[in-house]
Amino acid sequence: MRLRKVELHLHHEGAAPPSFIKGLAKEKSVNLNGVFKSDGSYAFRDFVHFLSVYEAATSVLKTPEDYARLTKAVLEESAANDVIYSETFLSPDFCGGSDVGAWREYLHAIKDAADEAERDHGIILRGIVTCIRHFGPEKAKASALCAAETAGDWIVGFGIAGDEMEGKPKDFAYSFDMAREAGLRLTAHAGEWGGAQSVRDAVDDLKVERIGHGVHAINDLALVDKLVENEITLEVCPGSNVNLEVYPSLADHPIEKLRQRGVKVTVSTDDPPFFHTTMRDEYINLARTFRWDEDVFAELNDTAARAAFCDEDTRTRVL
Ligand code: ES4
Ligand code: ZN
Repeated sequence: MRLRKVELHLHHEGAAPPSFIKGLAKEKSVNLNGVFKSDGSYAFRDFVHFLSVYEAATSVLKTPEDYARLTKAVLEESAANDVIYSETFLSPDFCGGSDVGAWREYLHAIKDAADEAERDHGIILRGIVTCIRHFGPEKAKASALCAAETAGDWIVGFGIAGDEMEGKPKDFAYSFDMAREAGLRLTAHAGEWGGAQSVRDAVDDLKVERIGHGVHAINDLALVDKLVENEITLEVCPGSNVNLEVYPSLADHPIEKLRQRGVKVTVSTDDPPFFHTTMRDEYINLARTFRWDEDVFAELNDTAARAAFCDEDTRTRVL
């Protein structure tokens, strides 16, 4: 499907093609035993194992220059999938270890590469600074500080990723408050592994306006109504959910039910090469499974553009 697409939920490192990571590992003589299957794709058994393989694979990304090369590769692939605007999750924990000076250098390198991709392919990138739930609330505060220091035209949001079954949203409220006060917009991964209560807690305790995944909200219809009422947008990643066996198949996935009930749903890839997906694949599979036509996809992209954390001038270019 050659429709123009807006993607709101993409992990910057998680979009790295295996060939890119292998190339860097070779250059740096890093041993990545156990990271790849014999067919060359990423190897993981379940979500917690995925997180550890993700960390091992991305440990070869050591310098701002590595992130500049990654950014170029990622945005070329997104543009080839007709993505015109993308928000990616970036974590100080992976980029300089929460040192604000180092973090700024990574961001400069990424921004330069993104500007080049915008000139060459017309794709717009904005960044969401992300803390990692299983690294705990103290590291999250350091990430929020990095986020607050670099909030602006292109660092537009703050979020939380990582293992949803560790800790509670409330533990991270201080960091989210700091980010909000710095003018950043807020999103949180919730309701992917946790149930509806996990989504409720993220909305109530972190006061986010978007939820990453959020699909288990479907198990609590009062919560679904609340999402509709408060116009909270879900960053749904159907291919990721099926690959990680959150649902046995796309036909069992609640995205259509959520949409029918009036929830603002959008579609993203999460960590596309890990989950063997692309934005084009997502659209093709949704069209086949739920008989979605161009009008549904146009509405989906309109929802995504309106929920994007960019400024209004940028939004006008995307709508
Ligand atoms: C994630 Cl920390 C992290 N990285 C990539 N994808 C993720 N999904 C949830 N947490
Ligand atoms: Zn994610």
